[in-house]
Amino acid sequence: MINVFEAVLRMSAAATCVRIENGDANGDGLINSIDAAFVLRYDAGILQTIAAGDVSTDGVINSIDAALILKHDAGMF
Ligand SMILES: [Ca+2]
Repeated sequence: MINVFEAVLRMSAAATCVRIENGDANGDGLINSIDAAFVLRYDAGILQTIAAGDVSTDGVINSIDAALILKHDAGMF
């Protein structure tokens, strides 16, 4: 059984070219609180893969990236 995130990744892999914005952790074309949740689940080891979550570009995907995504979603930057 696959989850929604794995299904999106499989659909993305089948496409010829998919552009994923940094912060769009689930690859659905939107950057919102759902992506922050994906980043936190990845950081906790619940998810094994993530589309694009290193928003701070420090080489790790963690709660700092989730916070930046939430600030973006809230229009703070
Ligand atoms: Ca998204």
